Amino acid sequence: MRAANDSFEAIRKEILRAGTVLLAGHTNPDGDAIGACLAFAGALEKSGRRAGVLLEKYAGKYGVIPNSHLLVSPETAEEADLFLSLDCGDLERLGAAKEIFLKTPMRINIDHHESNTGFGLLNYVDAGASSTSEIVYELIHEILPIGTEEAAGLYAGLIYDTGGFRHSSTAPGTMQIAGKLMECGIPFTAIYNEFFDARSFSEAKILGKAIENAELLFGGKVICSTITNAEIAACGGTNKELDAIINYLKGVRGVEVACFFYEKTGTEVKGSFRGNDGYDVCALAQKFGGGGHVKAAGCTIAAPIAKAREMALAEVEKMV
Ligand SMILES: [Mn+2]
Repeated sequence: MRAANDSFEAIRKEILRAGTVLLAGHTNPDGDAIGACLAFAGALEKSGRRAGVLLEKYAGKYGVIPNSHLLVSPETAEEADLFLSLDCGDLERLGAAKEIFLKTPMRINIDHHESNTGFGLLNYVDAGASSTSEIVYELIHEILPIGTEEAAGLYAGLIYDTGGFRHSSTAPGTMQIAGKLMECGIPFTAIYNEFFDARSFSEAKILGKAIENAELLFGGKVICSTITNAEIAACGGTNKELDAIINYLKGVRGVEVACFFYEKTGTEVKGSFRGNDGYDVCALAQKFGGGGHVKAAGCTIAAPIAKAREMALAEVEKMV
């Protein structure tokens, strides 16, 4: 059981006392981790403090989040008196920033993952918050300046973790904070488009190929598609551009379970599954050594793609 949260008051006191602050989010950072770190660091900089952000190299779409001039590397990071870990569930998820975190005299952990281990000297974890960016807004908006850049970063975190205000984590308070951030004149349309709509041409072509290959099975309850490395190459892309496919398939009306398979290597196939209420695709993935969530899971199957599809569909048939 994690210890109780420290108060905003205690955490704010440490923030205001610090002269140099380092911040970091989790490895393979997402929109919330990047948005929260760069916004918080920007507000610290605007208040006259020195701030540096440690984040792994991130995808191009996150370039829409301002304040990237504050990014530093573990080699160039200066010694700080305060380290803020944001959106990071445990120490290991800090990656290369972990050693620096442990060397810093004051260490604060701010997060919204239920599994957070409470690894800071001060901790604030709210699993009910939509995003770490939402917590950061609540924490700093009365004590640090939030300009357009910082508002854009926090807004990016909010929309990323709520899937554009869709997921059940979206609360009235989330929308109220989004409204406050919007008042700062942020480019909210550009942020949304970058996160949810924009894609490379090859990614669009691959999506088209995957839809063309899709079949309805078992009375329309199951949709299944596969794509081979040769097909991906013919679209001019790579197998890093397949994220949008499974949800697109799952969107077909009447479908209870969606399955998508692609060739990870010549001998390994990656399977992704999505299920409606009442269909445990995590249990399905576990039959092949994978896992995930009840409604979204995946696995790797060591077989040629046609065989892997056949093996997985035999298990799916038992479910429906
Ligand atoms: Mn998050």
